Amino acid sequence: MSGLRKPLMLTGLQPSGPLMIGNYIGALKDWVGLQATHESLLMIADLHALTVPQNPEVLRRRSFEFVALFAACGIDIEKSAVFMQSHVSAHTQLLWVLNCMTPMGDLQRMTQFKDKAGRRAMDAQVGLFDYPVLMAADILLYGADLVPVGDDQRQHMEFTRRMARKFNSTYGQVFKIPATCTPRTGSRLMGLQDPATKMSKSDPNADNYVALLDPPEVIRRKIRTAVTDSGSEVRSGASKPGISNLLALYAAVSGERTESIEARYAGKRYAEFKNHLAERVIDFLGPIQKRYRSIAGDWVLLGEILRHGADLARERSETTLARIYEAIGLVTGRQDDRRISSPRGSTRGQPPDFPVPSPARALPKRRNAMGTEETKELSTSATAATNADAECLSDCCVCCCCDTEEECRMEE
Ligand code: AQP
Repeated sequence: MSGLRKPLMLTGLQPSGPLMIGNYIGALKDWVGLQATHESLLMIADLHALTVPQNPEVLRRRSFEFVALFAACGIDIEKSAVFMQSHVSAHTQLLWVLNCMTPMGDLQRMTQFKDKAGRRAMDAQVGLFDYPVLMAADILLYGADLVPVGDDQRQHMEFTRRMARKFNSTYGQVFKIPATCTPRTGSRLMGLQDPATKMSKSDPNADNYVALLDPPEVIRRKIRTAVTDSGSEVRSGASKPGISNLLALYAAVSGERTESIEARYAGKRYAEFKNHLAERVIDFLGPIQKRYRSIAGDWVLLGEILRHGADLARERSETTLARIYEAIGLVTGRQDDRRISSPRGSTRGQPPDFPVPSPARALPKRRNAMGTEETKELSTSATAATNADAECLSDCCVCCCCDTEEECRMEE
């Protein structure tokens, strides 16, 4: 070990549908490679998944399925922390702080919101509208050096950077400005039935994607029925979105270059190409599915992975959250923690500048409107009086409790 801290990567996947081959090629494969050079925080974004309706049982089962599939795809749980977003409360705590700084107009302009809400923006859930703010909170909490996201998340990353700069310029340097990392071009797979739209795990039509756990016969059927284009040549091109997409899938699972695949299938029929592609995909997913089966039933292991990941994520995120709370003027300290942080600038042994009731202190007298003396209550809300009293004993002429300089001196 060099002793040097590796750069930190933070990334996530929503359990909004079964993990599918597009997620592997566009995300998981890169994460596996990045483990060698980065400390990795891999989040299962279950709170983000709630932005569209979820069946509770399915969501819970799928969340565990994701953990097992991450491991089966090569995520090394010794090197990477895998955690559930909902297990780390700092995410939603920072979400609120950022919400209070986010103009509605910024969120209204987000392409993903417009796409998902469609024409019924006013009927869309607030969570969907607020999705980018939670994403910004996820990222900024960890000061990640690298945040691999798909190109459809580019706008959300820009928003995150803008929020970080805005916060820093208002409250001081707290956030690191994150860099984006988008997958290499060509790694975006499109729907099998609709090559004009991205292959998505939450697609209601399961024939549009190949799930990582699809059995061989299902994979064969999905690829056999995938939409192709007019003509018969197995060639990539703008006028052939269906075949181009299948060629991209072939290239991804075989590691071959598209040109050499095209050359091999020159003069051959679509059906033959599709049959071979299906077998390639089955061979590619076979080892992942085998590893998955050996891990999936081990609830102790899966629970342990999540516990370990959440501990690491909490440790890091709570430190950042405390700095954020302090910067914006909140009194920091957990409810179960007797220590309350002292305010900025105060040093050990000196009183903090938030109200502290002091029963031992003599209550000052003050004159009321009738000219008679009354005892001034030192309530916890009388912060100003507490601070002014302290000044009264030093060099002021007339403090807030006394009407004349002489009276003030007598108090002293
Ligand atoms: N079709 C795809 N091709 C390549 N990469 C893809 N990714 C998603 N679809 C493709 C990558 O997988 C990660 C998923 O991130 P996410 O779970 O936050 O959701 P997403 O980007 O919106 O992906 P999905 O699968 O389409 O989810 P739903 O259906 O819930 O919206 C990202 O890194 C993405 O690039």
